[in-house]
Amino acid sequence: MPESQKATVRVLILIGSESDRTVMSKTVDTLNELGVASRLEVASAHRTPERVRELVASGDRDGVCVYICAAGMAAHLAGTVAAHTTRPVIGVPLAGSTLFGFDSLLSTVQMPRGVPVATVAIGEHGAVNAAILAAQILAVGDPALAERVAKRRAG
Ligand code: RP5
Repeated sequence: MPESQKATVRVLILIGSESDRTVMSKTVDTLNELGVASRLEVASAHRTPERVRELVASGDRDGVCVYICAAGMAAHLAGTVAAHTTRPVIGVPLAGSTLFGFDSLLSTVQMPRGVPVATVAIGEHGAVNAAILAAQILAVGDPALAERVAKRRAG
């Protein structure tokens, strides 16, 4: 697709591993339903920290408004992204370990004061809610999107 026809990506979704893709496809689907342009990238806070930093730098430069970050186990992805941007960061803790996501919930939600991550529910419910929350943030300045979000939430 030519550069000029690409919709500006307003939500950048980062997942810690390819194994997180299935559940996070719910985020992509929900944003598509709401007409919000997004892109999903695999980048790990532990395995590819430099790639995370570069994706946030280019996201901020290219007009990303909200970051959604999903990871399991010692889930530091959302916190790492929040360290590199002042744009809103939503964290989705994922299950799959022997602790069923309780580990990733605490790793994502317990950010120190000054560097917030808005943390949603573990797994699929969180994946959908992250998309709706991102759309709600964007809808503050976009009445047509606000209407689509209201409709989605009603039914
Ligand atoms: C986290 O560890 C990922 O986000 C994933 O949820 C979990 C397991 O990763 P893989 O071993 O499947 O790559 O970093």
